[in-house]
Order: sequence, then C-alpha cells, then structure tokens
Amino acid sequence: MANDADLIRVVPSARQIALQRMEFYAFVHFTVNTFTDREWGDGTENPALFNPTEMNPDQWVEAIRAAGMRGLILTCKHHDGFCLWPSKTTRHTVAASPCPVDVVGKTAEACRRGGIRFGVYLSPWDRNHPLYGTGKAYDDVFVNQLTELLTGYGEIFSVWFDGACGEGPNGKKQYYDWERYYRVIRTLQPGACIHVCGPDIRWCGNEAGMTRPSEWSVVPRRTMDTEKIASLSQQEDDDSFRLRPIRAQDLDLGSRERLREEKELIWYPAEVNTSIRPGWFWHESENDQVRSLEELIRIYLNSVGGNATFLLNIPPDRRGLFHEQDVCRLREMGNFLRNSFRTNLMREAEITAPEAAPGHGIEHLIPENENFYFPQAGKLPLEITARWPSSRRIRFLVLREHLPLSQRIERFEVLIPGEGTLKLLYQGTTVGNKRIVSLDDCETSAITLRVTDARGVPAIEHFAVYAL
Ligand code: FUL
Repeated sequence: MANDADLIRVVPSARQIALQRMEFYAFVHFTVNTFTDREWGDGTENPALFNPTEMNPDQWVEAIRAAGMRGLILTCKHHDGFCLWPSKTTRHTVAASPCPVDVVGKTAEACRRGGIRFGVYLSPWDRNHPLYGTGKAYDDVFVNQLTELLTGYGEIFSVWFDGACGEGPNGKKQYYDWERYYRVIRTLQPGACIHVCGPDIRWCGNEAGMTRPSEWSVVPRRTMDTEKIASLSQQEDDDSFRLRPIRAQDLDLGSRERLREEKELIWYPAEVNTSIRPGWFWHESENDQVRSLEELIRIYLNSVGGNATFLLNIPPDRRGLFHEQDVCRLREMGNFLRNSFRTNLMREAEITAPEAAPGHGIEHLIPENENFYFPQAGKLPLEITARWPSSRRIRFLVLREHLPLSQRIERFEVLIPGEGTLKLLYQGTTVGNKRIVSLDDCETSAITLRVTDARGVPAIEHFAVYAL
C-alpha cells in the first residue's frame, strides 16, 4: 500500500530536472517525405529525391530561439530509413543525394552557435534496411547508428524513440532490444533523456496537444512499459497491449487513489508533442494551415503551465527552410511569452508568508540561502499573500515546486480581497515543475495563494505574479 511518504520518496534524476526546466523545445521533421509529400515513406525512395536547395539550419535555430524554445530534436532517421548523416551502416543516406551535406552535423553546429540544446530522433522501425527484422544483426546496425549519433555531434539532450514497429523490406518485423539501446545511450550520453519508448520522459498520450488537468510526475512503474509493450506486441500482430490497465491516454495516472495499490513507482514526467501544422512533415497544401497563435498559446499554458514539457514540431520545406508562415507564428509566440512573463509584481509587493520556521521537517533537504515557502511547523494550509499600495492588473500567476523533494501539492486556491472576506478566484490541483494560472484581467491590490492539501510538507520554490 503506497502512502504519502512512499509517493514523495520518488524524485527526479538530474537529467530529468534539466529537461523539465527546458519547458519548451522544437521537433524538426525532415527527410525524403518532404519531397514526396508523404508522412511515412516506404523505404523505396531514391536518395536523389532529397534535394533542399537553400538548406540553412541557422534559420531554423533563429526561429526556434525567437519563439522562446530551448532545444531542437531532429529526425535523423524516420521510418523510411533515410539517414540525414553519412552513416556507415547503410548507403541510404544524404551522401547518396544531390545534397551530400551532413544535415545532423550542420544542425548540431547551428544549435551550438545559437545556444540551444540538440537532440536526436532515431526511428527503430526501418523500412529500407535489408537487415531489419533479422534480430541481433539489425540491433547491431541500430546500435551503430546510435553510436554514430551519440559520439559525433557533441552533447545530446534527448534521444526520442517512438514505438512504431512495422514490416521491413523483407516483410519481417523486428523485436527491438530496448535494454541494449538504453545501455548504449547511458554510456555515451549520460545526460540525455530517453523519451517515449524509454525510461525518462513520458508521452502524454496524444499528438493533438491535449493535456490533463492534473498531471503527476510520480506514476506507476508499469507506465514506462506502455509504449514499449505496444511495439513488442505489434510484433506478434496481437493486441494484448490494449488490454493492459495502464495506457498513455489514461486521464488519471498519478492521484493518491490511483497509486495506492501500486508496488513500484517512478518519476516519469509528461511531454506534450504536436505539430505546428496538421502533418509532421512539410506539405505545400498545409501552408495555410499553420496553427493559430491562440491555439499555440492555449497548448503552451496547459502543457508548460500544467507540469509537462511542450515539444512543438516545425517542418522545413523543400528549400530546407522553415516556411515564412511558421517563422512568423514562432516570432508571435515568443513575443507573447516575453510580454506575458516580463513584469513580476512579487518584486514590488509586500509579502506575508509563514516564517520558514524549524519544524517543517525538511530543512535538511533544502539548499542553503534558497528562499522557499513552507507551511508553519509543517501544518497546512500554507498561505502566502502579496499586497501592493494600489491596485494592479494581473494576468498570470506562476508556481513551481522544489522538484528534488518530489511533487507534493494536491490542491491550492487563489484568492483576492472581496467584500469583507476573501473571494475565491481559482482552485487548482497539481503544480510540479510549473503551474500557470490564467487570471484574465484581474484588478486587485492583494492576492493570496493557499495550499490546502499536499503529500507531506510542500515546498514552493517559485511564486510569481505577472502584470497584464
Ligand atoms: C510517430 C511517427 O509515426 C510520426 O511520423 C512522427 O514522427 C511522430 C512524432 O511519432 O510515432
């Protein structure tokens, strides 16, 4: 039986904290599909098709930075098997194309120049490689590809594995040796998180940008196998994985009730991945279907502001550039974020909060000189009030828990002075890495945060209030 003490014993690794802190980063889907107008290539594509005429990863990085994103994950090889770097494992690479540049290398360099982190998507499903479906021989190929990517391009922050597992060119499916792949990654890039079919970052369960109202990072260990099992089960052509009690789409993965009977728990934070357009790859017909700024803002506030990270895909076009529409939307997004989170009114507020008095029981776990908020003597509610000499117009309230102490807050309220009493403005559940509360246009001279329920003693590391 898992109780609160068991739940908060589960804490993130350093690589997971670093990734969660990135909050918002880019996916870049680029391969022969860009030139064939398809979403999944079948592996028979002639490398001569890959012919970007003005390829410029610096342009991608500039647009990504302008949006406020902190990393880029490139599809180094998608299901069609075409490698964007001159891999020694196959002839089906950029080296055989009219654009024989190392796209992975150029992108990694551009990221470094632009000060953002670089990550790799490498599809285990390979519809071109003749050894796919032969067992260990293909695993050797795949491990060699991973090794090339993880040793030749500097520091890698993410290895993104999806679980798609279909037939290869010889009609066979492959049984992926995930544990072996993980060992290679841990050895070569110990700071990299392994996403989706991996132990570090969890797929949120859809590709539409949908989020959960209460996202927990402490979940049953079995959740980690959800995508992996799917890939292995497809191998057998059965659908037994569908009967498993845990699916990435489940609404509740981490409430106390959900975890009560679980024997093993893990820190496995969610990532929301979606594309700026309907497809993952560029299609001319979708140039006028770039998501609206309002939609992107909504997804950002619900994902980054709902204890998940946001991985947004922007596909280069046939020139090898982000299309003008997408670049414009990314700039608008960055402007919105910069304007929204610029003026933190806590800096000019008079703050009433409990003394960080001895007795909350976790003093020894808190870094020295950090200014955290704790409840007095460990007793809830924890109440923090900010006051200003005259009224302020507030748009967002932002909270963060101290993740090395796990995720603790279960329920909180935001209140402002009303007639005689405090007026309830908002009721929330989880906080975790970040909770952004939208207050529309709230005009007030004081605001109170009240944490009413938590797993053990909550520790708020960051509390900000942003002006309209
Ligand atoms: C999926 C793939 O099949 C899509 O093409 C895309 O790469 C997406 C991010 O992952 O599983």
